[in-house]
Amino acid sequence: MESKRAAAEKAVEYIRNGMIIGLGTGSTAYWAIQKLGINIKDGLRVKAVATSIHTENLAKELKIPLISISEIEEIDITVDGADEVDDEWNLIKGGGGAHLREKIVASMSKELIIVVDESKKVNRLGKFPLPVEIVIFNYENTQKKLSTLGCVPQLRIRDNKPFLTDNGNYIVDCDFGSIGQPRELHTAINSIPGVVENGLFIKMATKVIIGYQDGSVKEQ
Ligand code: ABF
Repeated sequence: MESKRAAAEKAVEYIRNGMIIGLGTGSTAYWAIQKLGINIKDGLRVKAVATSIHTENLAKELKIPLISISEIEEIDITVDGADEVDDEWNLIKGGGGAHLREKIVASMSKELIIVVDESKKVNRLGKFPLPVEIVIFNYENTQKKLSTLGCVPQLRIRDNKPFLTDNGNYIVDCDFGSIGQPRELHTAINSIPGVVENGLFIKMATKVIIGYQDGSVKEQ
């Protein structure tokens, strides 16, 4: 917990008055949102967009002023977590099921600061099964198409039912093993009709902050 918190709080130091902020999802982004809430109480003036309904509710509780994403064209800084970060800052996201909105928000952000604990840093992506959001219509065949790309797809189940994203879609967790060519894989997956978005974030991060157990951080 201390490692996640340390990384998240470091990222919040980059947030200045007047900025529009993207709020990530997950247990690391949680600490950034908490700290932002404290800074706003102390007088910081920002507006924020959320990457999930869960984060939106948390922001409301903390009285962080929210703005609709359709009212803006650009976000100054987004702070978000990840499931894996490789040496080139490519990411796997979506373990929390929010990667579609996270990618939309990231794509509008001048700065995408990724906050992780040391366990998320890998040389090559792929130990964490890649989350792929798919529409419910014909999902069985969409899964089969995904398997032709070399993975073992697993429909995500929660409470004995298929997990539903904030967008009303399913998630398939795809174990590709070690991913040698993430950019090519990203394109191939998103070319399958029925796929909405996959959890590979290729060269989107502009900064990675890694937190350690002793509370120290490393910025890259
Ligand atoms: C989001 O939360 C994700 O894209 C990723 O799946 C997850 C990371 O969660 P945590 O910070 O709880 O490990 O950022």
